[in-house]
Amino acid sequence: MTSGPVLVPILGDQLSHALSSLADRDPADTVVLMMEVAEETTYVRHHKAKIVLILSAMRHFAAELRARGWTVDYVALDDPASTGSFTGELARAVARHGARGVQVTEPGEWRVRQAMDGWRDTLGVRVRILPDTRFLCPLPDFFAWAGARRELRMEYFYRDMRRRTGLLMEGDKPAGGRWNFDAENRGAAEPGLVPPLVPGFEPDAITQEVITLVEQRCAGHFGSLDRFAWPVTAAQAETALEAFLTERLPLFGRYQDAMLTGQDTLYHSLISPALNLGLLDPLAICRRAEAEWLAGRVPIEAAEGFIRQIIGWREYIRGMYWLEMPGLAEANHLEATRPLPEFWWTGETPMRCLAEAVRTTRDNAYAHHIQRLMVLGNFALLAGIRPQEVSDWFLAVYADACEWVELPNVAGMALHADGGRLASKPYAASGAYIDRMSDYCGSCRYKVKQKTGPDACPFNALYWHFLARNEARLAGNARLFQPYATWRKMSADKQAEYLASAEAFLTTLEPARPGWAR
Ligand code: FAD
Ligand code: DLZ
Ligand code: SF4
Repeated sequence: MTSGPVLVPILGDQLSHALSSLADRDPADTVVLMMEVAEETTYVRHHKAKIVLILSAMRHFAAELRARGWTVDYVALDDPASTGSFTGELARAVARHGARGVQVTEPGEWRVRQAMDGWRDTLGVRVRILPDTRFLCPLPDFFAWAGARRELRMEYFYRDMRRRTGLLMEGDKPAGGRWNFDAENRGAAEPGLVPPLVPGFEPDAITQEVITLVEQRCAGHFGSLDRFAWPVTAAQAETALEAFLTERLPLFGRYQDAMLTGQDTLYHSLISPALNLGLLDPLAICRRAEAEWLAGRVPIEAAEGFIRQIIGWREYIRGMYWLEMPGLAEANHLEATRPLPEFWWTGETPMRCLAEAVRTTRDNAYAHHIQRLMVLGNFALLAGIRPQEVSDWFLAVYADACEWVELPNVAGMALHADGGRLASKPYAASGAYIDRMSDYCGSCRYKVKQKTGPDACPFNALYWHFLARNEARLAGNARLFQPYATWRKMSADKQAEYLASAEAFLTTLEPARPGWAR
């Protein structure tokens, strides 16, 4: 048994000073280990901006830790001695420091958890894996909640989280008399709407250095670095949050589902990358949003809608990930087998809504929720694209993509690949929905009101094709009663026309070249 220090590995999405692995450690007897490793940058070929964000945020965080008195051993991506993996680098560091033990906060990904569990056998020192206390609902509590229910609906979980946190509560009653103000939200975007500018952060010397490194090592990865402006420190994330709370939160709810050409951010918060890396604290954010409502500066529907996303959806999704893994990664309830189309990477499609979604993804490593769910996700669902290819794409391209949040959203919410464990019905929609919520259709080569034929919006025929081919699996779903009733009332000729139109469109889809994602 050696008498060296305890090693505390801190991963790229664990950049919080309040991390559980640091809480009981004495800096005099601890070495923090941070590892930039090739395996993490390439197990899916992440968007260049996502890699820059994570590596730059890691380097800034290491500097903050040192300023607070911690000893940090930092392995850079281009270290010639690097083994390229967490496990290899940890083994080297244990030997280098003669460490007597390892203490680490549990990771956000099943794959890494498996590796960590293996450390206990391979490292030859004591390994303590601690819960990630940055989430508001401990996993055992989520499992207990889920175990007691037949249907795992977010809305009921959310009410428990409101009670647990006391957010927007008046005694034991919801503030404003209702738990959910969604009926007041979800307005379409009016043409000419000009949302406030989102603050951007000029790359400093550290970020510039990482940009050069990523341009060299990841030249073939998807995405542009031209507009890189994400916050890379907690202080910058705080500036970005403050701008959201004062300038965009008041209209957050109203325009939550809206989409406008060239308006990539609308009234969204853009906090997910900083939040998922640990630069922001979820409860503190929600208390700030609540305070804006209490001060009369934002309406209840905006504050409630925003808080629901964080203590409701975000926590529920994380619980569902750990509840459903490892099966969720392979789930394919609808037996979708079509390959991902090449245009998901190039953006080259005459479908205006999809071209816009891919463009903002490439330019910003960001698309807002409705673009992800009702444009990209809806298309993948209707076209029957294999969930694992869709998931790889989503994991690679978004700055906020960590598997614990990406996979349940893709496989569960968007693709119904989990058979409805997460969402009670598939989010399937025809072109009319996109037309109502956006200004895309007016400038699209396809005609949204046309139902079939080469000029018709492809979503229209794909919608019926999806319902028809999944009838055996979905017709019993009470929430799909109406669409199936409409389908059955159609003449056989009309049905055949829809199916032929969808088939003709599907044959035009060119599969993605290998190597984009993996
Ligand atoms: P806002 O619209 O301002 O919402 C505020 C916050 O609420 C977000 O930052 C996020 O933390 C939380 N939130 C909202 N919706 C969800 C949700 N469904 N699940 C979890 N948290 C939510 N979110 C990720 O953080 N990473 C992902 O990889 C990711 N992949 C997604 C894939 C698909 C197919 C879909 C439909 C959704 C995905 N989401 C993901 C959820 C959501 O789209 C993003 O959190 C959101 O777009 C981030 O932008 P924002 O910070 O401006 O969010
Ligand atoms: C996503 C990512 C990337 C691109 N690079 C690193 C890295 O070099 N070092 C690191 O510690 N983390 C990185 N990450 C984030 C990890 O993939 C993430 O911490 C694990 O998947 C666990 O959630
Ligand atoms: Fe998208 Fe159809 Fe509208 Fe074109 S017409 S933008 S494909 S919904």
